[in-house]
Amino acid sequence: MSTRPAALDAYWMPFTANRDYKEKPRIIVSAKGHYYQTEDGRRIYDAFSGLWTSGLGHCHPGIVKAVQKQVATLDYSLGFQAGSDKVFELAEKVTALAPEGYSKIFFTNSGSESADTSLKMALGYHRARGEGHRTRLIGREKGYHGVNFGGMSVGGMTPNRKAFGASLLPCVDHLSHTWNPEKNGFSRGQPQWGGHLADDLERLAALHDGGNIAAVIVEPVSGSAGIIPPPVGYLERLREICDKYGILLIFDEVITAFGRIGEGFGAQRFGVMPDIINMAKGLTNGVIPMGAVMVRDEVYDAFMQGPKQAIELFHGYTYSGHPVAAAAGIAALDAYVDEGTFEQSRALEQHFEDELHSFADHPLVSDIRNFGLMGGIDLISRPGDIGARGLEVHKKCFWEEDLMVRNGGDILQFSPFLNSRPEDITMTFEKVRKVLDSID
Ligand code: PXG
Ligand code: PLP
Repeated sequence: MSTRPAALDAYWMPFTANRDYKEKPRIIVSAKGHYYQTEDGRRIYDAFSGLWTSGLGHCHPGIVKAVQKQVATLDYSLGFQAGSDKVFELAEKVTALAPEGYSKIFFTNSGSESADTSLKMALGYHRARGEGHRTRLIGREKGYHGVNFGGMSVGGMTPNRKAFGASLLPCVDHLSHTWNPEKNGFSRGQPQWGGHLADDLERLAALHDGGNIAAVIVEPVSGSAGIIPPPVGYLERLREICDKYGILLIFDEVITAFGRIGEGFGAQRFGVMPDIINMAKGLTNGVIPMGAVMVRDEVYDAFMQGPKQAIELFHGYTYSGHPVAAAAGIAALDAYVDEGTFEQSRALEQHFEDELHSFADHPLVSDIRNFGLMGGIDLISRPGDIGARGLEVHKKCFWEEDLMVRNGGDILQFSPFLNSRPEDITMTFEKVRKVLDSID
């Protein structure tokens, strides 16, 4: 049965060209493993593993079972002044996976909520320590921290900001981004050029007095902007400057956490320890919406003052620590450990990088970047028609090659399953090449 026109008409789709989509909708009705099934009965290989979410594959049996059991046991419990057994268990499991010193975790429902939560925590932390004048927040150009007002304000994606520019948070600055195709184009992994750009934080510290800055938030590897890995030495330098001025460093690991770059957390992969780590997506393998903010012990401890019966952080969502999401999270984390997912992911990196960079001499390609199992191919934009070529590739892959490829404008983004077979990655890029060779 196909979706009725009235149903198609009723739904205002997120981050989608609604009118274009509804002319010829791409509707998915089920999924299993590495494939989606469409309304017209085709199996589509998912080269984006959900939306960076589903590294273990779709409908993972362990997670499905855990969710089914939980929903029939405890569907919901309030999370304020009460909590389900499952959320405590998940908290212990996530923090056990983290590096030393991060023993406290707060739950949200998405990456956007995690961004806003982390910024509020940073402001609250300084206030609790008698430094309430530290109100300035620093993001980075091309950063993506979701779509809520806080995350959007520190974010640096122009199209996401421009319509709302007048209503963004005050007291926000942005570090410069690190992408420079003349200096670090076609880098494999971390670029050699650009580490010095972390010194931009010194510039902002000099401008505002470092003592007024509350936090710096960055993605260890920028995802939505088209996969921009940190130049060698960059994150280390940011950490040093934050330490020098007493600024909190927040890593937004909504994409990079849970094996996407070959470790539990990007912090571990880069050996740079932020004060706060945001996560979402892979936390439940995308099965139930859930996000989280994990902090170093000192951050939590700073809040634990005042009368014992007083709420320490005036923040929380109705669905914070939802028991069904928590059950999905527990099962996902068990699968990551039991199946050796992070090691599988790490082992695929070289093959993925080689396949991705085989497009370096393609006439439609202007840059390629990768880190871990994150990859981006920049297509040259059609004059006066930015994004058209990328969208055409997405659609042709879907209709002609039975392949789901994500495009962010003219950037093709790749997020293979963490447990892909090397031949799946080869097949993905063969199909993409066929499509690129067939368009102008
Ligand atoms: N932070 C980061 C680093 C993200 O990647 C968010 C926050 C927001 O999460 P929610 O769950 O509120 O969407 C994200 C989300 C893309 C793409 O095409 C990436 C995201 C969202 C939509 C598209 O790369 N990442
Ligand atoms: N708006 C209203 C009127 C509410 O009552 C609530 C929560 O109680 C919210 C928004 C926030 O919803 P949530 O906790 O799901 O983010």
